[in-house]
Amino acid sequence: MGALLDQKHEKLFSLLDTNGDGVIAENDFELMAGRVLTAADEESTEKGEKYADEMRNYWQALRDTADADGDGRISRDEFRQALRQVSGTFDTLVGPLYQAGFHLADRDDDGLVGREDFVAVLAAIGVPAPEAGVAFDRLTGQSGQLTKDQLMTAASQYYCNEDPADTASHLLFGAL
Ligand SMILES: [Ca+2]
Ligand SMILES: [Ca+2]
Repeated sequence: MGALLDQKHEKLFSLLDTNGDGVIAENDFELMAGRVLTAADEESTEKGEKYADEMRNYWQALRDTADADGDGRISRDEFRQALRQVSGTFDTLVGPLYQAGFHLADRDDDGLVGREDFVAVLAAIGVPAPEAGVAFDRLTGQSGQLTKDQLMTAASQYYCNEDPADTASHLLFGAL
């Protein structure tokens, strides 16, 4: 397990520990989902419900795979262990959440997400807005619009790619 992957997983842990108490639990997911839905102004819409559902699924999958001692809380160590397994099953475990997040940010449903909407959602999960802007620019290059494929590729690589040259995906959740 390389240092880069550890850094990325550490970043994910920090973001998912939404209330910052040092463990990931169901209340962190509820808190984060609420913030994202508020930021996207999709609190009581079909898209919003889909996202909230996928957040619950993500939490359940994480608890099932990572909560080794069964106390309903995921420690740093448990999280690190679990992510080593997730890399092989990204599409089924974590992919649907990113898809739902993309649709949430795609306000006009044209299959593209603009910079402002991307930054708003990333800021809601705890990424500093300037860093989210940099991530967007790296991912989209000249086009200024993010496609779902671009996001899914970057998200998948975030979990398992150890190639330091792939800076676009490494910065997905802000500076490491
Ligand atoms: Ca927590
Ligand atoms: Ca759009």
